[in-house]
Amino acid sequence: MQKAGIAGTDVLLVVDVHNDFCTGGALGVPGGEELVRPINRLLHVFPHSVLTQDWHPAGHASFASVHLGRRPHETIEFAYGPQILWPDHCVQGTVGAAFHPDLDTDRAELVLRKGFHAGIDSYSAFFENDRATPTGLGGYLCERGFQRIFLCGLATGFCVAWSGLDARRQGFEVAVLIDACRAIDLHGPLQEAMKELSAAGAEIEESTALF
Ligand code: VGL
Ligand code: ZN
Repeated sequence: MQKAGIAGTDVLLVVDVHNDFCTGGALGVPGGEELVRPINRLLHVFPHSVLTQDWHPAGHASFASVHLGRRPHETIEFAYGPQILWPDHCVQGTVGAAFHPDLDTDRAELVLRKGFHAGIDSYSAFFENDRATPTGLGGYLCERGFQRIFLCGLATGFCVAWSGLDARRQGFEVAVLIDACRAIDLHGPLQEAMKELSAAGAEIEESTALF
């Protein structure tokens, strides 16, 4: 059922609701699985939705395990700039890379995979971390005539925030549904990202305002 206030040119972008980002997952985000219920409500209310999937090949360059002597959450210099290293996560075809089993994906119109280039990480759903390689999502959303993107999912300070910033750069209106997001326990990057989002003109809203 479509509600007043949500237009046909609005799209819900659900970021990375994977098993690996939920409790017990390889890169568990505190409370990640608590999002499934509110996001399912959003998926039911929005006429259009797109899901993203973090989709790394085994041995991906963002994994600390492939850098001798390095640990997760250390930052190292890549050709494209600083890169945080992560535990192995969301490896293509594994259970960890699958969506949470209770996420109601049926009505989503596109599943966009990112992070599949072995040497480049991809937080944003629009551009990889080299800030130059597009995922194609901008063209897709533009061609579909969408104007406003409502963001939710995991993790707030990384894939959600970077997607929101790129969406603003591409000229979309952006609303981050903050109660339908959860953050990795790295407060510096989270606070920085929230400041940047607001400065870029993204709205930070409660999803409950939509019901
Ligand atoms: C993410 C770190 C590494 C995310 C993905 O979805 O926010 N964070 N890969
Ligand atoms: Zn990743």
